[in-house]
Amino acid sequence: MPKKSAALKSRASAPAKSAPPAAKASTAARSEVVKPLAPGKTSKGAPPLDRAEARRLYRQMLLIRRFEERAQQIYVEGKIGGFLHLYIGQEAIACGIMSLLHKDDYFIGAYRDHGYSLARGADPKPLMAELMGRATGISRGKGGSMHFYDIPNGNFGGDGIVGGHIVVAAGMGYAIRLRGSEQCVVCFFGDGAINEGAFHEALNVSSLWDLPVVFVVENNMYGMGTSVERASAVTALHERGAAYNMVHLPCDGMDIVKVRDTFADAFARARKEKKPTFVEVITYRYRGHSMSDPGKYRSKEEVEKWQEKDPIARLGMFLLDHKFATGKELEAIDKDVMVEVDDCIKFSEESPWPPAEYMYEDIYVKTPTLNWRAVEKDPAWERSLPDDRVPVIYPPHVSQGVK
Ligand SMILES: Cc1ncc(C[n+]2csc(CCOP(=O)(O)OP(=O)(O)O)c2C)c(N)n1
Ligand SMILES: [Mg+2]
Repeated sequence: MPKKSAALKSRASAPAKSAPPAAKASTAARSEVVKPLAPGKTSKGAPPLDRAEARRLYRQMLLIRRFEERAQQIYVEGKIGGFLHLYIGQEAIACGIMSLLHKDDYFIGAYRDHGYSLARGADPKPLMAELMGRATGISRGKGGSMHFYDIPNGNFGGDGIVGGHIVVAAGMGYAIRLRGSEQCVVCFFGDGAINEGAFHEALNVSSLWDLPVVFVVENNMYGMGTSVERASAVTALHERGAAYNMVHLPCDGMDIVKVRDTFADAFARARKEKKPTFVEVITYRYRGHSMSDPGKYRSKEEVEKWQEKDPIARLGMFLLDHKFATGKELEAIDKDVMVEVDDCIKFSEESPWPPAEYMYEDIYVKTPTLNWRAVEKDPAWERSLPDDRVPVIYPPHVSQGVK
């Protein structure tokens, strides 16, 4: 068949073990297999939320909200430098998705990344310390708001280049394929990213090679101050998945139960069938794009309309309706969270600033190969990088156990 051309030939020349899966018989046959699922029809969804899990998720969503509200306050007081992008309003997405991930799964996101780490169960103290640029921060105070990383817990960080990390997610999925494990990758990005070339490259190769990646576009209606209608010829963003023969569907991002149902199916597809999924989660950010954005491109009424669908209040109603909690208990959870966030700020303020030496670390991967190549070219490298072969020992708080 003429279709089995260059790409296939080059794959055939790769070592058998590391070769991507065999190509599909034909595009037509594949389309039948990957027709979008009608949400709620063919899907099995997530196990129903029991009392303990619903309460845990309620607390976690509140933790993201209160953590960021306090971050906003101390930013204004000048205690946080650089950028600060708040996730407030979008909490159900991170919490719903992370509640379904396995310990060895991976995730990667953009700069609005506090919620992902908190939802993954990271200790909030090193996260606040990172915002405040302290040596005890999760990236040793060198990343700030946009760059929370925790590789041992599958967190491949926040990325400031719009769309840039989507291709990295495809690479992570490819690594899993080569390993043959049942892991999967979640890749979060905003509506502003889907007109970047990287999005298209990543979706194409993920579909073609059956990579276990779940792509999540958090459609919060704006990329900075530009509405989706003004930026995108296709406004039902999930439909972009059709161009790559990928299962694609929308999801209500203000309802954690719906988020869990949608993503349980997507993860099952990634783990068992090794197929990617593209989900458009409809949501809204309550705050401006970043702290410097007063949000004049939208009306107060529009913001209020979305706040009526608040995901935390909605889960609170779920808890009350199911008699999983009383109103008083919900209030107590909130108070407890606020105390925890205050402790984070105290911990950060008492933490040291990163020493000047940190500036020269974490720039190049420290491997003997890299060192010896450099030394071969210029022996002066050996003198200038005497510790190059010594592994960096991170302080114990940097890698936080998933709770
Ligand atoms: C390649 C690139 N282009 C432009 C920018 C500037 N920029 C930063 S955020 C942003 C908007 C992204 O919006 P969206 O993807 O919808 O994410 P959201 O902020 O809504 O979460 C832009 C254009 C950038 N960081 N990288
Ligand atoms: Mg957006």
